[in-house]
Amino acid sequence: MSRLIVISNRVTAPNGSNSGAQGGLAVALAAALRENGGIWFGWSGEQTDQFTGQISMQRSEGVTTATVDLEEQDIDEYYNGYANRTLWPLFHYRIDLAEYERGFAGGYQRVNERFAETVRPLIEPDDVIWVQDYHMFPLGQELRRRGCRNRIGFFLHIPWPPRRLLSSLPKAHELIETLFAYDVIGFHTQEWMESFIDFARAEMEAVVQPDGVLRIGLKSVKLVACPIGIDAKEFAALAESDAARETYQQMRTSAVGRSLIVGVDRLDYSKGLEERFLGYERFLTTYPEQRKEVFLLQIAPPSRASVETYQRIRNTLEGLSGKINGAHADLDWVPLRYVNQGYPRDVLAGVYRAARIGLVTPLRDGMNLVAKEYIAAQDPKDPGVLILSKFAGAAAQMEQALLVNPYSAEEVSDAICQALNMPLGERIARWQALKAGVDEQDVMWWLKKFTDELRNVPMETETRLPV
Ligand code: GDG
Repeated sequence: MSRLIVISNRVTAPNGSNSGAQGGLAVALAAALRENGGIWFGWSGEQTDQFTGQISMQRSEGVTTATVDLEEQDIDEYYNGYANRTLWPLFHYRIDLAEYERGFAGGYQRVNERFAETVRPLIEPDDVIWVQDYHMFPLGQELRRRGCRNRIGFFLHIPWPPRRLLSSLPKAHELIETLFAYDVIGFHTQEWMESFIDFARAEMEAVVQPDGVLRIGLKSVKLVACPIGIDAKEFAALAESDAARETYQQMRTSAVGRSLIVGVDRLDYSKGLEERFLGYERFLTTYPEQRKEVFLLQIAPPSRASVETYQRIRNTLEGLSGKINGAHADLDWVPLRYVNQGYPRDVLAGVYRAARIGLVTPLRDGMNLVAKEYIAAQDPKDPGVLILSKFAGAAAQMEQALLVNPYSAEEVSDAICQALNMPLGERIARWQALKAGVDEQDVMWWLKKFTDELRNVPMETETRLPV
């Protein structure tokens, strides 16, 4: 089997079952790299005075990683700028938060060229290349420009926005056209894929062939809807680990007979935390007889703290959680525990298992792995209930969850009430159906589905001509 070259903004080297926030994805990519050989290339996360393109190669647990440092200006314009202040909000339907600065676009292009230049010498003719996510749209084109004829695939981990929103991005057309340098593009859902097709058809006169190939002029690209999963077995085992059991006991003791509702999210406006808090508050006021039977634990480790919109959401949530607790808490009860720190994965697994309700209500999310982790961690004899936003990619696969509109405080409030009062038989039936899906379409299934598509692309296509 040919080697795999994975290229992503950050490289998460595997170091056991508690590896960083990317968890299952890191584990799965590492497994594929171990099996087929290959390299995982990306930014080290470190800053340097001047970009030199010097690669730091490391080998750990059978996986080779290659990383480069970036200059301060690169980090500002490419990472904090175009990736996280322009594309992230726009692709999550938040044009009100998207910032369009030419400097950001220039920095993004420059860093993609730098990545291509740096990784190019590491690529051998038979390697299969897999580029990850919105930080790297133009990378495939830059590799083609440097004579790379290999199979190159791209996977988008976030939603694809509606055409009318995307049209607000200066030079959207040019950016999207760079995607036609890839052989295969993967999306989490049919909806995101169709949205991409809609843009390409309407704005770029692309034609869809019956085999799922999208063509503009001589260039073509195969599109696949390929939902990412988690390492379900590993996560279920984590939920049975000593650390998880200890956490479970701790949570149960501190709950003193009350039902725990849990939310776990990076502190990001796309995750709908403000709306979630308001929905929960609505529950407290709408169902006063039940309010002291519950408490909400929201774990929200800060992310992208140097971007202003993230500082703003943090301030908003601090104010709102204080307000909710101020208005509703009693001598023996605090309705909302809002925690701004991360925990090891086995501790998280114990928290999920102790929770009667998993509250996952993003306003827009490519997939959402927390929903799947929550299901994997449950006790089969007494499972909790998943409340899931219908705007998360995961909703397309998880129909047996209580699906809600996260913007509606009433819907969130009613779903909490329904979950709390759900009979055991119904809880088990819903959970079994959800668990079967999480087990079957796990992260290895995702990885194989995408890489099989990529490896099956014929070697001789016009797309590989330099552009
Ligand atoms: C992007 C897309 C898509 C969270 N807190 C802690 C912690 N986490 C872990 C969770 C989960 C992961 O972080 C978050 O995954 P999500 O899928 O919810 O979200 P994004 O980070 O936004 O990821 C998303 C994903 O890519 C994959 O394609 O699903 O839609 O936005 O695994 O458990 N992990 C640890 N401590 C924490 O406190 N260890």
